[in-house]
Amino acid sequence: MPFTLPELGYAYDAVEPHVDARTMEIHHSKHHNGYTNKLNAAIAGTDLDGKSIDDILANLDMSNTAVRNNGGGFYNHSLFWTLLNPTDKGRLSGPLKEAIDRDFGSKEAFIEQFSKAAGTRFGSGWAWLCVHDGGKLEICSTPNQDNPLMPGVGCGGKPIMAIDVWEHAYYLNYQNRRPDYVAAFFSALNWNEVERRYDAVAS
Ligand code: MN3
Repeated sequence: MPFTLPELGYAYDAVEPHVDARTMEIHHSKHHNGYTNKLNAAIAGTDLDGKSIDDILANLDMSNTAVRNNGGGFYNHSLFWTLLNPTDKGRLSGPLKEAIDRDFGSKEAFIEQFSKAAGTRFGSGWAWLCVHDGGKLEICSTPNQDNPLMPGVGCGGKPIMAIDVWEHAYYLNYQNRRPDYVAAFFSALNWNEVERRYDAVAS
């Protein structure tokens, strides 16, 4: 079965004013759709066909740039949309709050460190919050569409939160003001989704 572009589960204008509707529409229907189609083309007829995206990325031959770029793009955006879901956003609480307080000192310190990772990623890429075995949290960032599941990217564990800092994610509304976009991401962030993902992998 080929991969399919996931539905957002909310309207393109539902994340306004933090992320504008036109950016959401282009980002999902053009960029993410393109990664999805190119991933399918890259794996068609190969032994990757039929494997899960997690399996493909975790065992990736990093010299396979078509699968690296488009498989990463498929996975990364599929995670990203769930984090912007404006329904039942919650607030930081529960075991994730305890882990953030333990590993970063406070919610505010976590946001500062994550924002710094997003702001200092040169060029295009992503910043991540990952969970290591035993529940320890780590912030890291990757270039392009690389992803913590891939081997040897210097960023490991299971990703539970991510921000896309490619210019296509913010340029229409924020132009070169990436820090303003990162702040808006935190205003839009669905903490309940991050908590759900943390609970699913930290045990
Ligand atoms: Mn993107």
